[in-house]
Amino acid sequence: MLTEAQTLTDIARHPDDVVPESPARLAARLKTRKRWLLVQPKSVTTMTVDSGRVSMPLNLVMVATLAGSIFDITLIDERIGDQVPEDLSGFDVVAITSRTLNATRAYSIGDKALAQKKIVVLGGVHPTMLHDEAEQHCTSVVYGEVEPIWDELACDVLRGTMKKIYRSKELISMASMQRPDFRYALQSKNAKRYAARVPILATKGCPVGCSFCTTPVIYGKSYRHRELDLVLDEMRYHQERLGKKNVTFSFMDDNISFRPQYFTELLDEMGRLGVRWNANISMNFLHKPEVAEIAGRSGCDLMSIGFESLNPDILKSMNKGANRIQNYSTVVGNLHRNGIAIQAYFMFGFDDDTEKSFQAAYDFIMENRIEFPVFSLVTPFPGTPFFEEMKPRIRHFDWDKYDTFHFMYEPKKLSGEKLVENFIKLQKEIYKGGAIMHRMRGKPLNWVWLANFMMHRFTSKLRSESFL
Ligand code: B12
Ligand code: SF4
Repeated sequence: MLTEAQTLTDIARHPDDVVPESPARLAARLKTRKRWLLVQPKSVTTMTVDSGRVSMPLNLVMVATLAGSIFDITLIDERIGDQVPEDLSGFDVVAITSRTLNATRAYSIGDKALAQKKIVVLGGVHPTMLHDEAEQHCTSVVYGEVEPIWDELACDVLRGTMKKIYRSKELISMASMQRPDFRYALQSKNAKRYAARVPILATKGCPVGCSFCTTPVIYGKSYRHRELDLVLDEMRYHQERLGKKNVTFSFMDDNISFRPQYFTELLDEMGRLGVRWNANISMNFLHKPEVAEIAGRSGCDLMSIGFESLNPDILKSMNKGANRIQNYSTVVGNLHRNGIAIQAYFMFGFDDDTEKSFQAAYDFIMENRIEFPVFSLVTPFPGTPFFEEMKPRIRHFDWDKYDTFHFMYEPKKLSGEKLVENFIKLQKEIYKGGAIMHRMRGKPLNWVWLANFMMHRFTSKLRSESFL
């Protein structure tokens, strides 16, 4: 007797099928509507990014948008308090996204679903980087973006003929990206815990190639963009959906500014739409005052910039020589003159770091009145050149500790204890009431103030011992 899966396989590979059948046609012919549970796992980190108001998981929403046309979808986000049911009998497929920080949790959900004989699909940065490891906890790993392999994956799910890994030979144009349907995320009773800022994507990739970053590994040095009209249509759609003009968008792009012409056109158009926005941006373009001017006019209220270090040797060692320290203050001045706040990323723990690095960062931040400084310890994420280089010195391979607050190796000029002690002390100092007032006095009363109060609460509870 044939199993259901064999029968479906035979039907799907009908000899008359010259071109591969589309998932929609196959689903209609098989008269099947399988049920998917999509899961955004939580991590055990105490960091603010995984608590309080979190951003809607655009990656899973993208998967849901594709899958929703032929499958029934339930999206669960553990970060907002949704719970993965113990009994998964209501689902055929359990699909989980994972970064390194929540990989342990993602794997435990995968194991549970496998034990209940579900098809388990793992995707996201961590399973992509360590697919051999991820394969132990799922039926299939999706390497990189879902869009180029979607038809194959969907048909295999329908037929019950899963492969160990789905990996596209090449990157495809961003035109294949559908408008994300946020209803899948908003149906949760806990959806009020999502930040009000709407996640959006205009470009993908980054040509800089920092050695600690996974983006160059997954996407090479390619830089792709969506047609401007698609991005603007998406913005108009949200204005209509929310019934207001000044919707705030948060770009999930790695680095939004690499095509100057595209970038400035986008800014001009956003200015006309009357939206507000924030994005990750490279500082290279911002030392020219005119870019900051257009950005200010276009509704930008915050730019996230990787300053990383105030030591040029460190910048060079991580391949980020494009950051010119002599431009740092000019960039800050240009943005501030145009009413744009700065989320400034700084990293510590490089071999050349000393206790002086922390004082230098403190002085720079206070002198330049940076609104929203964010600090991390340099973390060799699996799959990056930096991970390979540091492997013999890495102290932990427990993914729960990859929250950029645990020290992963001892730098040459500082003991690990001193590194963490200074790292925590710096954050407490920067987010003391007086320091907040110094940095924020006279600035618009908006969510950046709120972020400072949250950081004050968060940093005052930090204890070095927790991160050793
Ligand atoms: C925007 C962003 C953020 C935002 C929003 C995060 C959020 N809630 O989504 C903010 C600023 C909050 C943030 C914070 C942090 N981030 Co971040 N972030 C990004 C960035 C630039 C884009 C992510 C994104 O949404 N892209 C758009 C979506 C549509 O694309 P995607 O995620 O690649 O998803 C596609 C595929 O991966 C696949 N896919 C993904 N999941 C699944 C699941 C299934 C089942 C399937 C089939 C497919 C699939 O299909 C999707 C559609 O094509 C990435 C870099 C990158 N390019 O990935 C870093 C990145 C994810 N962040 C990173 C880090 C380190 C952090 C922080 C720790 C930084 C810090 N010190 O504060 C925190 C931790 C946050 C957390 N709790 O995880 C690292 C993670 C490294 C790792 N190995 O885990 C990355 C990869 C950057 C890097 N330097 O390497 N981040
Ligand atoms: S500039 Fe940012 S996105 Fe680009 S490679 Fe460096 S860390 Fe990654």
